[in-house]
Amino acid sequence: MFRVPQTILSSRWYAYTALKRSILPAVSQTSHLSGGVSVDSLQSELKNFVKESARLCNAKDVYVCDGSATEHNSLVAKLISDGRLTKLDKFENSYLVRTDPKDVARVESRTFMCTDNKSDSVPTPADGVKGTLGNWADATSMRRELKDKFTGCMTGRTLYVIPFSMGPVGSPLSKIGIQLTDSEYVVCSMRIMTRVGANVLNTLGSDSFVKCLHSVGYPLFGDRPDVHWPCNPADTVITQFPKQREIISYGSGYGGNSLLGKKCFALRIASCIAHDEGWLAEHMLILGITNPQGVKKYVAAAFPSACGKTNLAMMLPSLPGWKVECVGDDIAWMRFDSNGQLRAINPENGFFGVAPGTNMSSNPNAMKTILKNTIFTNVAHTSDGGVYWEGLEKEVPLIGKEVTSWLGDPWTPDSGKPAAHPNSRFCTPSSQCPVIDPAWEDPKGVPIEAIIFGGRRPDTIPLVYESFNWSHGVFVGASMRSEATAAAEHKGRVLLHDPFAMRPFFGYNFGKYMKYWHSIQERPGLTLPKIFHVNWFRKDSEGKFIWPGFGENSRVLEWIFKRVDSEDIAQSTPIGYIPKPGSLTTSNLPPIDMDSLFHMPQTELREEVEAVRTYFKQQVPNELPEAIGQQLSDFSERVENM
Ligand code: GTP
Ligand code: SPV
Ligand code: MN
Repeated sequence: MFRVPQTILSSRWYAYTALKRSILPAVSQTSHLSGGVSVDSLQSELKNFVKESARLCNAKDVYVCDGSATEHNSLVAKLISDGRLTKLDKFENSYLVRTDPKDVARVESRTFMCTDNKSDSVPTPADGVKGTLGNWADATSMRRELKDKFTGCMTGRTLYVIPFSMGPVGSPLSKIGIQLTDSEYVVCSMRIMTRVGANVLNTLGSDSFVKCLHSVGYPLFGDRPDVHWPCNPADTVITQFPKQREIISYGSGYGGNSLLGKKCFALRIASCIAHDEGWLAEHMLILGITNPQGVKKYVAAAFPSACGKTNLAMMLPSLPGWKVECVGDDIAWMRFDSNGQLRAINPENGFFGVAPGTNMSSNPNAMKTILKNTIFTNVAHTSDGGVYWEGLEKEVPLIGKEVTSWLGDPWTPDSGKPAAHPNSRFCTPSSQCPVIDPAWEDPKGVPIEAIIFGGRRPDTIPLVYESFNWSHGVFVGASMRSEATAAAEHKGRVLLHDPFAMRPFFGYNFGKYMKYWHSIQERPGLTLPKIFHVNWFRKDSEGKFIWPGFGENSRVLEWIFKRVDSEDIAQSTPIGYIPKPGSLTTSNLPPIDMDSLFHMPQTELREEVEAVRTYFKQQVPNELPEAIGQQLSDFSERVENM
């Protein structure tokens, strides 16, 4: 029997043939949606970007999003009729999506900074050591590879053009991006996470923009049937070209891999722009905290993925009279103003928050935010049109309901498997948060008085400490470590070094990044924020968290607040200043062994010093700034003399 060679069946072969035969798609408005902006009205650089991409990808048609509710509704209707979205009757205008089980998190191993010189993007590790501070690819070869991947990759699909603003539209601190994608799910999610709309195009004028090209990598050539969640895990790459301010992502429809305004733009590309322009783009939440006397301060906090930013950003303080308001839960763009005050904006418009663990006692404000206009991904759902995940056991009674797991299977508490994927998420508008800060869209940004680093540390690292000064604070950020979480593909409970919570998000060489952070103190006339470190995750001998966390973290914020006002409530230890006995409010707490939260035996601190020393030696042998090396020696000396 004659067999068709496998290559002939492949999408790329089909696409190449189509290209060779010049069967090129017309760049026309798609017919399945009403509304939109005409391609011909776009400014020339954008029109070229759209036309060239549509041709390369062999898109069936092109649709330029106007960001309207009508447009959103027709996309949702299409996703529902295609069986990709389930309407959740218990919520208003909210939906559930289940992805392919192979496409559930960021893929760090397939994420690349693409430049001509490797050392622009990543430090050179010691001989024989694999670098862990980002992946580099040669820009020219990666372009070639991407051209191959993208040729024909949107065959049979619509190419959507999403004009979006990171930051309030028109603010001098905001930046515009244009994302092209073949995923309706991405269009709907981007409309929540960023400011999308025709007004962005007006603001753009003839200026340049960050070019973002995304495809799920599943072309519908010939009579190939579509699948529930098209993706291409074997071929996935997420690439950033900082010099060209360009992002190209292929093969994944999930989270930070596909919502390109988030990590790719607002951290990886923006950190490069920030370095060039003298500001900072960081993986930090921003919150405002008001004391019982009505005095308000803003702080920014960097914790690695799935380590508590969303929870802290909108926490309900357990301490009477205190108030926390949320500016942002994931990313901060910060710059010093002409008075030397650090000011921050949240470039995002929504929260893409971890669902498991979220409930009315841990995060009531998130629970209230997600009641409408929310897209849930990979959570479980109940037969009465609600959602379910680990952590909702006490709040969502399951009697009389059937539960369907994130995999689409019937689920019961005895199933022995999680109902929701550990990295399942809600995508919801920030404006709906009951404690959204009145200044959250202030184009000037909010004044930052403290920076907090933190991570998941089962031992050694105390509940809170303050750095001795700016240089020491930069060392504290650089030497951060945290247990791996489900936010990326890492498996198991391993302690990873995650400097500044930016390891997967650095846009440029970490050596240069440390130097840049360190040099900030040399600028004249600045009021430098104080730098702290927190750890909510210390465990007892039975493996249980010692600290109750969540709203009780307000006790730590209170101490930080007072330290910003230079109250005499700190004592020196080898690691930094910790609260003087009695200075951390513990009234009304369940019995807790507070001493164990601050217990720092010399042996454990020695191990910490050695771990950081080895890390620097292996990962940044040549590019460690001298001042940071000095900080490490000083730390080591303090530990030896304790
Ligand atoms: P990304 O969105 O991935 O950047 O994560 P994030 O840093 O915003 O983390 P998030 O606030 O979503 O928290 C992740 C997980 O940590 C959730 O399951 C939370 O329930 C849990 N968590 C957050 N804060 C605390 C805390 O104070 N104590 C404990 N034990 N767990 C916490
Ligand atoms: C993170 O992983 O830090 C996130 C989720 O905030 S994602 O958008 O997938 O990057
Ligand atoms: Mn994050």
